[in-house]
Amino acid sequence: MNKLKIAIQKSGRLSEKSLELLRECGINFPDFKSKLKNSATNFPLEILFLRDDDIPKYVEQNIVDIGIIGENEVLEQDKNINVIKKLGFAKCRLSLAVTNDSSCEDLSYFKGKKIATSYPNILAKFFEKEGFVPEITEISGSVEIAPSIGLADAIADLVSSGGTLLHNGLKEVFEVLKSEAVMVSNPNLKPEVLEILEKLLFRIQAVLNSRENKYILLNAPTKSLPDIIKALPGIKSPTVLPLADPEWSSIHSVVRESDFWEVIDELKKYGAEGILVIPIEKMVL
Ligand code: PRT
Ligand code: ZN
Repeated sequence: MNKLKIAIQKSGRLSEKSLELLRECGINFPDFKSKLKNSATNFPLEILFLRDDDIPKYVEQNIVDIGIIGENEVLEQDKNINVIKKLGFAKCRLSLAVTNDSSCEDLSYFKGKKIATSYPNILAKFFEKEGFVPEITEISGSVEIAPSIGLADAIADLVSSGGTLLHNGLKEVFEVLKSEAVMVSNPNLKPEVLEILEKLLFRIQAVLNSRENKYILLNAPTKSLPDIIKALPGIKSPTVLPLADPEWSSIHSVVRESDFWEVIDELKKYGAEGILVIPIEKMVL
């Protein structure tokens, strides 16, 4: 039987969230902790656990068909693989940072400077567009200590909360790129494997939709219905149900997580009461 082979980071920032996504897609697999390879019990999927840096190569060589990895790694390695889906977790940015006492106003500050990073290719391309490339020294970890030990004048590193920079007396001055976990695929998958991939992507999309949206229920004065319906940017027109008291109606709709608080403010303005917000488990559009 044909199987789709996926590579997932063995341990690190992407591991748990990647496995959680598969589980939310209804895919079961036995306890994997001691293994490097595992098979799902209810879906034609084989899972390989690898270091994230190795995943692009494995996908390019079709040792695995697809993988989950940070976009930053895809761009740095520039292998012949396709990004087929953004997954919305492990969001971060690659940023240039300098010591707190540096007066860095614009990118020309970096002319003739030495920058430590684990992302030399991305950084060189970024500066080529500016018309110059500073000296770039590649280090594989603990980049943030480079300025304090005299290894470099500045760094380019991944930032999420900003805490690491703060603790090391550094300040973020320019963003080089934004990144998040993505699914990558070999560009030449066999039709039988592609068919399984389509099924997986359909499930992933349903999970991602549900994460981005909330189900909302509320009571509204019947006379305010037109305003309230306008304030609800749902997927379709909301469901409106009459209540025992004809002056009131019940409304059900779906609201994007990102619009959520603004929508609630609008609804309250038009007299909505008893607003219930419920997480959605799956959402097939
Ligand atoms: O062992 P393996 O090679 O598999 O793992 P790894 O150590 O290379 O990678 P890992 O697990 O650290 O990161 C995997 C991926 O997570 C990265 O390629 C990014 O796509 C993504 N990601 C998201 C991050 C961060 N956020 C992040 N904050 N990767 C690293 N960091 C580091 C950063 O380098 C810095 O040291 O966290 C520190 C900064 O965090 P804040 O919160 O203090 O700003
Ligand atoms: Zn790595």
